[in-house]
Amino acid sequence: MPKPIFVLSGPNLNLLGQREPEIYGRDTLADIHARCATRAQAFGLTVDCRQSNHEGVLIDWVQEARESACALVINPAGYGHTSVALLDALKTLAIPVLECHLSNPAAREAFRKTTYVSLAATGVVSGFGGTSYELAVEAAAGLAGATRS
Ligand code: CA2
Repeated sequence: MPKPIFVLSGPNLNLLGQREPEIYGRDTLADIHARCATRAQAFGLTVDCRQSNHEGVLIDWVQEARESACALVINPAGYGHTSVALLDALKTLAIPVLECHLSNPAAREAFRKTTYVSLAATGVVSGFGGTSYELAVEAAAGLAGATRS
């Protein structure tokens, strides 16, 4: 049984679909997770999707991914712009790391242009709404060596 792709989401993303739909879209995180599962299934893989508002919890999950995941997709949300600790955890991973964002932070406020997580990412997908997660899962599956079944 192949290991799953971990799909982690950071603070406030549990509120998706309820506020600021003009920036983040109308999909809920549950909708996006379901679409990630379908994408992974096409590669014979599964996803393990989790969300936390807590930096330490996200770091614990990144550490868990060292042994338990074949790849990691992460939308670090606000922590991407602030958390050296999350970057340090991600740098310990030997598996592919795909950073994703619903919006395109580079086209927004200046403080969103620096994303520490990008320093540990194999690649970044931004600006496609919930589809950013799906594209990241697809890239992660390919980088993990899976082929479309
Ligand atoms: O575009 C993204 O995915 C972001 O990671 C979202 C973060 C933001 O700080 C990053 O710069 C870009 C914010 C997530 C906030 O989530 C909300 C969800 C629903 C309503 C309001 C906020």
